[in-house]
Amino acid sequence: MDRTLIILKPDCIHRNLIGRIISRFEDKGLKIIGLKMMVISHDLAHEHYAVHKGKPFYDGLIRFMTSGPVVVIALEGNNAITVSRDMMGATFGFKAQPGTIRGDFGVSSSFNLIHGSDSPEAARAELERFFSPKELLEYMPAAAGWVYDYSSGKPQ
Ligand code: 3AN
Repeated sequence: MDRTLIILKPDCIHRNLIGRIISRFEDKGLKIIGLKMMVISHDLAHEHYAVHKGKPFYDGLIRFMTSGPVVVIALEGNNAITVSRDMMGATFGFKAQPGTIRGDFGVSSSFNLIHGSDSPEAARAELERFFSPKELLEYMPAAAGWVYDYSSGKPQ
């Protein structure tokens, strides 16, 4: 099972899309193992977007991501990193395919609603950045046996 970090960005919160976007991950069968609302500090934003430092959109991105509350979510599931990236769609809403989160809810090239870790290494670092170990919860959802086939002993 993979774990990944999702951030519902300030535009998502201001546009009242939190519930609808979280529902998509729940509907897919990905398990929420951590969830909280927070305001990202400048230091945390700089750390999180360090790879983009120096790019033309960097300052605007930091301003946007620290401008208001976000919702951070830790998801767990079979191929959770790629599954949730596919559900998010292409970076810019105007390019993202209909049916994806960015494709269905946005048209902007700056306000793109959601972040998702893009590799296992990034997911590990980002989950550690946003959640303490105690905030990631181990539990078996009641429907788990119908989301996965456990007949071999392992979820398939
Ligand atoms: P993604 O979030 O799809 O993985 P990345 O990692 O290329 O996209 O970019 C990280 C974030 O930087 C994006 N979510 C987006 O908010 C912002 N970003 C990337 N490219 C641009 C750009 N050309 N103009 C404005 N913002 C951008």
